[in-house]
Amino acid sequence: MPEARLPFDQLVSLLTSIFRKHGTSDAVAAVLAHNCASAQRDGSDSHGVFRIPGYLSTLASGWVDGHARPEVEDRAPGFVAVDAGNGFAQPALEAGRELLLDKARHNGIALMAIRNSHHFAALWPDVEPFASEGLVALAMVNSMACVVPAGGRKPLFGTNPISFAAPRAGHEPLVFDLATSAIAHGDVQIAAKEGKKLPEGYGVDADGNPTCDPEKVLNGGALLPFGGYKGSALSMMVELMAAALTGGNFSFEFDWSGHPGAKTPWTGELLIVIDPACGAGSDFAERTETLVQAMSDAGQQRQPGDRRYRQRAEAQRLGVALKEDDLTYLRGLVD
Ligand code: NDP
Ligand code: PYC
Repeated sequence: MPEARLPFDQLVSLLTSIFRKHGTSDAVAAVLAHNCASAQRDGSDSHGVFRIPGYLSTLASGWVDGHARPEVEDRAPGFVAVDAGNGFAQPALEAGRELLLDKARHNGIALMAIRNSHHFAALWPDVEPFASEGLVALAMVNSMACVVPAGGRKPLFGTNPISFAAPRAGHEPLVFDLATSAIAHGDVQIAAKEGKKLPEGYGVDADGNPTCDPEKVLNGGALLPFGGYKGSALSMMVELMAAALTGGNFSFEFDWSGHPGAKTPWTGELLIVIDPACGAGSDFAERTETLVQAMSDAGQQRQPGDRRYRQRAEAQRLGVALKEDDLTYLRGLVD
């Protein structure tokens, strides 16, 4: 597929116009456009412009409120709650961000519990900016029932990603962002679109039998957690932290069948932000670097986040990479 290149700012501006035209407020459009363009820029392929049709069909279905105004609640010295108002999680995070930062700096730790929210994106953009400001951040979000718990037969958990970011001396923050399923649902959709098989041990068909066929996973089948009962336990934790603790829905609790076209999970998100200066000392970022060097000396040459930062640097030089067809599609949405 021929590749196009677009400067990051132009992609943000194009996506902002698309969101605005298809049912969001200016404020929501700006946040979602920046998030989606950042994922595309960094090569987070399952959560870049690939997600635009899903955003738009969801907005058209009335399942999500593109004009929602998040309500920030100061619950306790270390606890910020945000009711996203059936809107997207990222504008909710933006709305509570300053209060969360104040509390984390003041107390050494603070959390943000977002509920009544839709998260359809990569999770790393929610944590990386905190680490860029010298803080440690951990985020988790639950999604829609499409993962069978270990030993079970019925989809119950979401693909439930966890993302962590820590400042690293002399480098971009050290960040990982991973689904607790063997593969993200978005990557199963991409495999199906490209006619590719899944590796063994990733999914089951509608009868609960192992399958490598992404179509069978998507049509009545399900995914498995990564690492058997260990990934399953992490996914369980995400359900509790992102839904039970925040007041959001578990992945199995919402019913979107009355909104054909709805794709965005209606759940919750939890963020925990820590000021490492309150810990062993002010050299946390140097300690991160020491650990990274030790991992490298031990033979781990590629750290989580390295690929994204490489693609980001390339996009800064050449523009963000997009398939020609995708760019034509995007431009057609605002003509
Ligand atoms: P990957 O398996 O592609 O990557 C997981 C992490 O491991 C990344 O931080 C990645 O770094 C790192 N990594 C990958 N390969 C290596 C390696 N060989 N050595 C060291 N580190 C490595 O991600 P997933 O498929 O699990 O998730 C993809 C995206 O889907 C995530 O952004 C996630 O947030 C999103 N998602 C969103 C959901 C939602 O509900 N909103 C639900 C589920 C997933 P790098 O980034 O540099 O490649
Ligand atoms: O890729 O698993 C996924 C996903 C679920 C919700 C948004 N992305």
